[in-house]
Amino acid sequence: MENLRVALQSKGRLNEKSLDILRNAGIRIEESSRRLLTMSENFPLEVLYLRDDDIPQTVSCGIADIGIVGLNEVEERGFDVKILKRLKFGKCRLSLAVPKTETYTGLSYFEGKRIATSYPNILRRFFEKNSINCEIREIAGSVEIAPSIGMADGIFDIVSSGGTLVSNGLAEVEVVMHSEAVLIASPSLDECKDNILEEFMFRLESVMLSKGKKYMLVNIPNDKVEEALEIIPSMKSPTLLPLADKEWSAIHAVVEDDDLWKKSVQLKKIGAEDILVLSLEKVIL
Ligand code: PRT
Ligand code: ZN
Repeated sequence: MENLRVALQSKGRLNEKSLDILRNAGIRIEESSRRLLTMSENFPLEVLYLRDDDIPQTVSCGIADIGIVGLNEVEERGFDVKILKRLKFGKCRLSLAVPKTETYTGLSYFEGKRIATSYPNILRRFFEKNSINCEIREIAGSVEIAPSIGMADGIFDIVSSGGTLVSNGLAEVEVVMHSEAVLIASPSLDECKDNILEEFMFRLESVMLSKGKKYMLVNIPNDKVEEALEIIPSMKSPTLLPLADKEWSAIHAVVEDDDLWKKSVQLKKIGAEDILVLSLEKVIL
């Protein structure tokens, strides 16, 4: 039987969360003996550890069948891969920044300027679309210091908190793209690998559906059940169970993390008691 080969970043920002995805999908990978290629113990999948820059090409040419990498790398490299899913981690943006002492006047500011970046293709496409001529200086790292050493007038780089820009005296002036980790696949997989991928995606969906959600148990007087159900409608319909005390019922529901406190207060107001909130591991639809 064939294995589905997944390319993951060997070390760096995406490594741990990529492995978490496999782990949460019940796929065990032995990490202590981490080699370039490691086979799962309980699922027909093997992990190929690479630098993130190499993942799009490796997947595109079929050396790996699928991969997890930043959308920024996929867009920059331009290889033919299918984007199967946005994975909601590794979020960042690719932005243009200029020295904070400059007065920014809009995109035309960049006409004739020199911009340092490790993402020349994305930037070139952006400027072409906006009919701006500027000189793109490709550098591999430490892009943020280019203006202060006189190598460029501005930079185009990854930003997340913005701290790096601030500490280098730069101001973010245009967001060109938003990025996050994505699951990519080879353009053509054989039937066997396609079946393994389908099973993997099914597990992945279940894991991702549970993200940002909690399981809530609430005791409520019977005459308030209708009102309570309006506050916590849950996924299809919440579970309603009788309690030993015949005047009371229990509602079990799935709620969004963000709504948890607001809904708890609303429930308390109509007489709910003993609200339990549990973590939700998987949602299998
Ligand atoms: O060794 P390898 O080539 O595999 O790793 P790498 O050094 O190229 O990549 P790595 O691990 O730094 O990042 C991998 C991916 O994480 C990127 O391609 C993005 O998709 C994503 N990501 C998310 C980030 C950031 N957030 C991020 N903040 N990648 C880089 N940064 C850097 C950025 O370059 C800048 O220097 O962090 C700095 C800015 O951070 P703030 O918080 O100060 O704004
Ligand atoms: Zn890299």
